[in-house]
Amino acid sequence: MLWKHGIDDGSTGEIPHTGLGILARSIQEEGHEVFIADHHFNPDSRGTMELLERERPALLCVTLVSQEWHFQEVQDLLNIAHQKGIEIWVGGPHAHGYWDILEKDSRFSKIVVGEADGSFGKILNSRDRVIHLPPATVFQAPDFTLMLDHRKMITYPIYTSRGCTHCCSFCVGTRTHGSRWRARPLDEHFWTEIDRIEHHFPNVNKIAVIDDAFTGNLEHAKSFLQEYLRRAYPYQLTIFNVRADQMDLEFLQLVRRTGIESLCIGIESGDPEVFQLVKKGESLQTIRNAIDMMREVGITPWLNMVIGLPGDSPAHHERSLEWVLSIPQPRIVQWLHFAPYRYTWAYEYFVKQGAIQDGFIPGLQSGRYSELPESACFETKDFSLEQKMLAQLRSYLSTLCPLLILNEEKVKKICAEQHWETLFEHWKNNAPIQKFIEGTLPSKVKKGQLAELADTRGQSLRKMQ
Ligand code: B12
Repeated sequence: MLWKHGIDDGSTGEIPHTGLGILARSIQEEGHEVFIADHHFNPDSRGTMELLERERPALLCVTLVSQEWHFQEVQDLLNIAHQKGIEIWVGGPHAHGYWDILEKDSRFSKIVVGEADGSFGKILNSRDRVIHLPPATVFQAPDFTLMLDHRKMITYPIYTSRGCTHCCSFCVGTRTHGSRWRARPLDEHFWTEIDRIEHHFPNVNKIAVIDDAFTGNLEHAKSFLQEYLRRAYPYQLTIFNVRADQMDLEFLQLVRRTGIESLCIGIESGDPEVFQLVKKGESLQTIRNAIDMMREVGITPWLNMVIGLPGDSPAHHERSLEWVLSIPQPRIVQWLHFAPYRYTWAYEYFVKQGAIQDGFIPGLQSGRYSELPESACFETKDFSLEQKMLAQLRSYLSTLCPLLILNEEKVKKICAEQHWETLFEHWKNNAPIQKFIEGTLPSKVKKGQLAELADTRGQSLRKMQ
């Protein structure tokens, strides 16, 4: 049994876990029976204890993002599986960062660090308890037909490459997938994976390109887009990670031709000092140029910003916000609190500063749109929890984010306390709230991302519709 608990956040119900799909294929190819219970993909199907009881698996393979470690349900399940004598292996991003701590946990019989494509047999036969796998030389396609409720899938994740040559100070991606960018061959096998979607997953209407650095080789990315267009697939594409310094006009025109309306780029901070400590290996000017290029072809830039990175403070954040506000509309801006992951430069920075202790595991910052503004998971001498929360609210209000409507009463209350009434009114009068309620909200409720809201605040929002 391959298991992911998942977290209730804005990505719930969205995408199944590629790593487990790959591991499942590798297990089946070795001649074993396997199934995946991915509760991030399908939160309706929780009830893992019953599943464990019913299926009585010989092996439980758990994948974890660090936040999941804190969930009582995760710990309960691990305890029960262990008590029942079920062998437990753990892998995924959390294992990469915390393997030496997990090694001391007697519940796990194997702690796997690295890519497991085609490696199930190797792991099974290894005498080591902690297994460090080298970056995979063969890329496997995930087999999602082995996942419970797979016919419910609406977004299919595809990858065209692994790894990233950059070493941003906050990112664990290079630890997970290596600092060498590796192309996945865009051969017959690759296109067959997409061709089969229609047959196995009839509800899919979107494909998400989940590469760490989709444009790590621009020609490879363009080849993918050209062939995707030539094959005239009916799925709306969405692309997760592109760098501003790895794009050109031809690439953006191809992106636009697929029907993509907005493209995410990581800026993290618009403050020059904080930006420098992110060590992105590009300049704010390069990012600005890329944004201009996107606008030229009619793509709305989606700017990913982070609050609380090394060197950040309320004053630095204010400069970051000013930088974002200098970019003309239309733009979409996401303001997330920084969560430090072990074995990154930024994590060490805050350990040295005494803000966190080595071994710190970031807890879940609500991640739910209906709870914005949210609390950060740690504070520093320069940026308290309260200041971070206020920085997030101020930023979302100033950049006219309609999501705040989901928590309007709280937002209004904080604005009154901070004497931000004018800012609140400006947001209320100018944010695209109606468009959000009519266009985006229903699909979020359907995916389970706003489950609570559907029961409570949803009623009053429905009245507004
Ligand atoms: C796509 C993606 C998403 C997607 C889809 C995620 C999903 N379905 O689970 C979305 C947008 C929904 C998402 C959400 C989040 N993500 Co995310 N995401 C990624 C991204 C870019 C790629 C993941 C991926 O599919 N990789 C490709 C597959 C092939 O690799 P893999 O999953 O690691 O699996 C391989 C190995 O790790 C191993 N393996 C994995 N599990 C196991 C288990 C066993 C037993 C074994 C033997 C092997 C094994 O074998 C697999 C095959 O080779 C990574 C960045 C990265 N480089 O990993 C971040 C990343 C995984 N995400 C991260 C985070 C923090 C989140 C969120 C918590 C964000 C938030 N809300 O704050 C949520 C959590 C949602 C959840 N999954 O529960 C962090 C995790 C850091 C950490 N230490 O935990 C990463 C590493 C990014 C980062 N910050 O650096 N994410």
